[in-house]
Amino acid sequence: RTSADAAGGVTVLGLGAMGTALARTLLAAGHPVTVWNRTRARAEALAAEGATVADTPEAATAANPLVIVCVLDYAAVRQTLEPAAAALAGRALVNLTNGTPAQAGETAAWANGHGADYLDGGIMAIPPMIGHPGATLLYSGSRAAFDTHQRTLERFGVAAYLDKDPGAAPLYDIALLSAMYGLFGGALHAIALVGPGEGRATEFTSTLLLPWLQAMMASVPEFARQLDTGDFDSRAATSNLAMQAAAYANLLDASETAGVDPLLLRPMGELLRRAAAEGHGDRDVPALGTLLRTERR
Ligand code: FVH
Repeated sequence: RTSADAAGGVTVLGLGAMGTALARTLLAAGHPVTVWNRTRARAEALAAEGATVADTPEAATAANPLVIVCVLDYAAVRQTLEPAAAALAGRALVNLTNGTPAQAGETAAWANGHGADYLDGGIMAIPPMIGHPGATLLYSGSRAAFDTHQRTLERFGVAAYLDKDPGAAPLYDIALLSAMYGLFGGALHAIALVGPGEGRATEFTSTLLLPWLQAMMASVPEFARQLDTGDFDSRAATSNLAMQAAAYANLLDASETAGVDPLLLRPMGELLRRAAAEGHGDRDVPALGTLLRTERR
């Protein structure tokens, strides 16, 4: 790792909630920051905090050796970067836009074709967390770009380099977001069942829901161990899947009766029924994981 970039100049393309948080964090750490945003007013707001506003993505890209892009999606990435392609040669391009591994691979090939070192990234944080404990950003792609700019990237939070395959960071990002949405969906369904209002949701959440989720979370490392080893020992099952499939029907029935749409719950019920039908009824929850992968790596 070099220290050459300790307070080096950085370009930030895209100043939505996240891009603004990234640029502010760099400014606060003393980096010269050049910004560009499709809607210029958002960039002007940062000028008051010391950023230099570029008129075009190309001018912004040409300004610094490290260029960070964080916009809505990869279509917006291309719309932003294509006019700047001529300025990319010799720069490190770090794309923190949410996307798929395939999109990351295509963008890496495109950026490399224009002479840039490409790093893809997944931000495991919301904007107020940037620059504070608890924020982790995943990176994959050019190891050289990561090593050169690691200290700058650490301004945002823990900087974890995963692999030279640019698709690795978006894959892990999407895996973590999948777990988050499962958790959020389950919590929202539970609160809807209790019937929010008059403080019921707040009381239910603090006294019962959070302790329950924390207790159940303790099972997840064992899921991972069994999936890693393939050791689904039925004799060790404490909550067999046939029993769970039978009980799960009550969740759907009671939700409908309570006027709560069970759309978030149905897929797990289908998986439990399938597991029982395919002979996994005497196994425990981790065996469900074997039914999810439609093709092996
Ligand atoms: N905010 C969050 O909680 C999450 C945390 C994890 C990472 N995500 C991803 O970060 C990307 C940016 O998200 P954001 O929160 O900054 O999003 P917005 O505040 O909605 O800002 C969107 C920016 O994208 C620009 N933009 C949209 N379309 C285009 C386009 N065709 N060409 C150029 N720029 C475009 C938009 O510009 P403007 O509307 O101000 O002109 C904003 O700068 C995202 O991938 C998250 O999934 C955030």
